[in-house]
Amino acid sequence: MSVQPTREDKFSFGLWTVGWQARDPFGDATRPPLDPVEAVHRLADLGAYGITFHDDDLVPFGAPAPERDATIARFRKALDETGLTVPMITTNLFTHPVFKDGGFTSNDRSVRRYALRKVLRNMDLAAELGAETLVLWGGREGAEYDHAKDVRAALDRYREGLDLLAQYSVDSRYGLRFAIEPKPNEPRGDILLPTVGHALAFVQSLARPELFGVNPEVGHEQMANLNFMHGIAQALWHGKLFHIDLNGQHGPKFDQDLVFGHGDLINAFALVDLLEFGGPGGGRAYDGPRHFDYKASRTEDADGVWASAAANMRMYLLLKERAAAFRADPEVQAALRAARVDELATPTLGAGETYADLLADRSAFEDFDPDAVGATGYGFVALHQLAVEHLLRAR
Ligand code: GLT
Ligand code: MN
Ligand code: MN
Repeated sequence: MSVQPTREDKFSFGLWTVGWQARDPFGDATRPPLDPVEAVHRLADLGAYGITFHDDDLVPFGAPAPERDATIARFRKALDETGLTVPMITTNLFTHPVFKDGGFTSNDRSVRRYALRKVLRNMDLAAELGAETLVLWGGREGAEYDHAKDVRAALDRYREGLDLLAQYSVDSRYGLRFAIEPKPNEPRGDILLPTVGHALAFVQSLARPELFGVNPEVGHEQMANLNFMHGIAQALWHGKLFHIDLNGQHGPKFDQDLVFGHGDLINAFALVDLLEFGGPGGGRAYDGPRHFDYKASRTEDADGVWASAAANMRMYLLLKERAAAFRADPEVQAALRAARVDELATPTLGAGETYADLLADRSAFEDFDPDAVGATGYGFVALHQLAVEHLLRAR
């Protein structure tokens, strides 16, 4: 298996990732601005297939219409030259001071109306560039003070806004799918829809739930001390994994946006195994973009930016190669059987069995020996040791 990225791997990057100038709350930028056209060419050369962006990453906020048109035309030319696609675009509802209390859920109604207009305009651009997915990261939708935000009213307004976007997409025949990106906190003290689970529940309250899914980010779930692979598995189970943000994070602290695999490597290994080999017949469980939402660290210069971009793809492919070896190892197969991982796929009741049948089954209760079964081990540690040994290339 090659660790040289190809278009078939479906790797994509946000313009804001490689283009981050590394300005943080404590320090100035350490890198000059990056021309989006250069980003297209560099990413294509590295083997990516897609580039994504916020409206304001490409065209600066408030730029006059002729400048906007010229910038988009120039960008489009670079896409045509390289064959790079735009699978997803997203809207910046967080940088400008007008959004300091959120976009869809600002207490100020005029801000909410403005935010909706900004997203609708961006949806026109998404359709123009052939994007399939619109990501909704509500980093400013939240609060620091419990009495400052009526959470139930905020969720009403969130729903009202998203229902409007869906209606616009349907009426305009844009065919967009919307992916909500959860995050527990930062920049707000508490963000609405803080985890994958909150977002999945919220989606069911929308007028067109079928058009909405999630865009989980590794670091965001891990900031909440959650198991990212588990979150992805549940999103897949609901048919709601519309997009994914891959990066690295060291547990609950500020959002680090490290290179994929540079945080919790073992969980990243399980994640790639799930995405690549967890589908029917051992194929892909998710076929969409493998999108890297990392930030080239503030310590890096321009060479470091491109080296770290390449590192994301290399990490993914190395983990994929390790997962394939893990799956193919007969000892792993035996350990999986010993741990009875496959037995969980067998329904608890027999075909057509009712509770009356279960109640009549003496082997299920009266003759069942819980002490004997309770004393039997599962062998999970031996299985995990094999996984780690494959990860370390010790096997
Ligand atoms: C922002 C955030 C990311 C989101 C982006 C999409 S913006 O950089 O930290 O996690 O994916 O709006
Ligand atoms: Mn992040
Ligand atoms: Mn993200």
